Amino acid sequence: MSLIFGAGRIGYAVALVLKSRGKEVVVIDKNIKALNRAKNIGCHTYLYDFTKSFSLMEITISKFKEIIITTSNYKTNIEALKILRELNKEAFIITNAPSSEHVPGLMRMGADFVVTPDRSMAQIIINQLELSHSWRNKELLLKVLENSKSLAIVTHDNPDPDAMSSAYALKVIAESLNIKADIYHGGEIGHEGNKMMVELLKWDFKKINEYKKFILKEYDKIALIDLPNLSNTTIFPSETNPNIIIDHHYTEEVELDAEFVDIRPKVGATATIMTSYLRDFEIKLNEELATGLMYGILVDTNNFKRNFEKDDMEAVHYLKSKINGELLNIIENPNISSNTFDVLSKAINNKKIYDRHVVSNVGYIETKESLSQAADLLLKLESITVSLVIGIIEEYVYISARSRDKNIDISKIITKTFSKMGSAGGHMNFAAAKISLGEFSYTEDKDMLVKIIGDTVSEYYFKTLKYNNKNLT
Ligand SMILES: [Mn+2]
Repeated sequence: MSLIFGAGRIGYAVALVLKSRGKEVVVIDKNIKALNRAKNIGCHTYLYDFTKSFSLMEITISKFKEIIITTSNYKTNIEALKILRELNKEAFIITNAPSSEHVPGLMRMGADFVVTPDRSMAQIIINQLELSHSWRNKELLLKVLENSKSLAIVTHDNPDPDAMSSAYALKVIAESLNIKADIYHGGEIGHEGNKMMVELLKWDFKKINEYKKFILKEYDKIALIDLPNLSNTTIFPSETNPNIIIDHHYTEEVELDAEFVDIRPKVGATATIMTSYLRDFEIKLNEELATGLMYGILVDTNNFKRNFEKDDMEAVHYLKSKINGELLNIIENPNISSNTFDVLSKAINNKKIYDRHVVSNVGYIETKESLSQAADLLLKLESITVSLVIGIIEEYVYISARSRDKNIDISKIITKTFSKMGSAGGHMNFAAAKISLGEFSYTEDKDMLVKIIGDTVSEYYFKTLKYNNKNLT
């Protein structure tokens, strides 16, 4: 419940807003006409001249949590404030004052906040400036896009959730202006979660190879999104200038001379910047895009544990009611794909244990990543310190190895064994190799091939290991 002193212009305006927000409002004034106006909008009113007789017995001043003194008369306000503070130590008291020089006096008397015309005016101007800054950006972006028919959006080679959702937001903005927009990346969308995100959100990303990057030149405009450094992309042609750059990384490449540059290094995610554009373009967000942007912000700010700004919070607040919570939950906790699941179960079924080593041949598979996940899983077996998983994709044999044995530098063993047959490398604890099957890939008896490959790889591996061990002892 709020108590307002003075039913004049300011008092009435405040009462009107509070009433519209469903609050109970009590208004005191000596002017019956002004008081009736307040009464008509549903306020409780009391006819008192609170400067002369302070017979406020009828009202329990101490029960109010907010008290607002609205007259512009400094003396009146001082008198009211004095008595109010005595009767109510807890309430938040806001008082009006003719100018800033009165502020210290009123604060000393117990006011919590003093409103003055000069300060209010300054605040309105600042607010408006901030608003217009964002509107100005929108207008400038619109100007660049407006007369084009097509837009290519380029992200880094291995786009993360922030880059993906931001690129998609720009695509949606462009499409709202009847511009054909496509998103390109050079590398892979790695990480099970990122892939699932694209799949679940039904987003279309186009992967192009370096030698096909001329495709980009067929577009009227090119935008670089969440791309701090051109070396993060292999597909952006160095001889072209981008038309649009939107990013939150600090960059020294601003001299790239784009028509439109919006780089906000303090902001936690590009998705935050893109959310503000979607808002300013008044685009109705679908669930998928809102969820993607929210995830982008959460990842880049590490769930608001890393650098973030007020803007990031505002974006999240804006997106909150528009997201699909269930979808966000799935993206945040990706399940294992049925493909990977098959490989893992094969790895467990086919495993052969030799002392502290486990070797598993999973045969023909679809993706490389499942191999390393299988190797990780097998390493968890009790008393096992090295795992080796072998699989075939098309005409190549892939080997993924893990070690937690301090005496076995798995990278050395794998490189020594397989580098002459193909490519191999890694670190102390993990390694991988790739060997071409050559003519053998045409073998009709695939089961036989799988068996021979598995046995051979395993044999070679243990040979190197024994040789190494002999040399050690
Ligand atoms: Mn980012």
